[in-house]
Amino acid sequence: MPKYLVTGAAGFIGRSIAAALLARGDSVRGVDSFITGKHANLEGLQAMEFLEGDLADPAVCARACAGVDIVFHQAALASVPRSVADPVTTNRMCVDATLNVLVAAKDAGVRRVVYAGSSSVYGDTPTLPKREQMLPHPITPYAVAKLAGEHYLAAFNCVYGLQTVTLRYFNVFGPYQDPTSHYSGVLAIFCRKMLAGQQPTIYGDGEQSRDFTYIDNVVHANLLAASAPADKVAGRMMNLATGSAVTLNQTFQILCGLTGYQGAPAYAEARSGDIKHSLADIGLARELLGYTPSVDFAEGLRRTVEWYRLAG
Ligand code: UD2
Repeated sequence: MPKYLVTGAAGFIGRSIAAALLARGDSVRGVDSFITGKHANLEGLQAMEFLEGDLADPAVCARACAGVDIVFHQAALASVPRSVADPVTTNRMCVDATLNVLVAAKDAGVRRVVYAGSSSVYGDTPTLPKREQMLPHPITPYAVAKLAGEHYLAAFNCVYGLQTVTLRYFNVFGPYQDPTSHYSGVLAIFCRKMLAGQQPTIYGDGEQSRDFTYIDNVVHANLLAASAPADKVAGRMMNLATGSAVTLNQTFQILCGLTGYQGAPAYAEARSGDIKHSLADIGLARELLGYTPSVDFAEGLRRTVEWYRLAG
């Protein structure tokens, strides 16, 4: 029986966690609906038991959780603008799916669920860096849905004793992130376009900033969250980031150097629901997990560009 379940295993973050578990010899089950996950992301993960299905269906969740000890719940419809365009689907794929996973995990006797939270729950409040004790202030359907998931985790810890840990991801990037959708993460889009000599578009004035977090740091923190003592982490939520921010304009300049792109970006109207500045305090993850980011932004971006260059 697999010890670990990764939901969203054909997605960027899920496949990266699954690969790390397999590399250390663990048995893993993955589940994905392929609504946004990609078959190509499963390459190299043949040792993983794979289940195709939608977590909005409780029967899929029950099959996925059977016999599992720890769940990494990464499946979601990850995009702010997509949630603005279609809040009902975001709710189904983030809130309904998370609740179904938690019910199935409880019923199957799963010990711990580690959940992919989002920095978007802090909203557009001016105080930086973002600390966990700040009141959440979601301003988009996506942020509301990710926050609802967090609250469900904490409640399941309280009333059913399921060990739950939320990691609030801050703009994760790296190899395998899908660059092809209008709803993709900005760095994936920019890498692909600029390597192909195409002009990227910056929404707004480009002075918005993000605490971009390289995927290896996220994988590492998930493994720590799975093994940390329950008395430290069960029912808890913490930021997962690098603790430094760059603007999109700065990022564009760095990418010009890495990709060889010459020319200016296009500028377009700011996106609805966009947050101006996002920067994390990572002290709590440091304290509870012993987490420190091992790959900084510059090195992560260099590795990411190389990966997209080779991936074509
Ligand atoms: C939010 C969350 C992030 C994660 C993500 C999931 C915040 C601060 N961050 O990311 O943690 O949950 O949602 O999707 O809420 N942009 C351009 N050109 C493009 C694409 C994007 O300028 O072609 C801009 C966009 O307007 C934004 C920035 O780049 O200002 C980052 O956008 P994103 O979609 O990569 O991620 P974001 O910050 O909405």
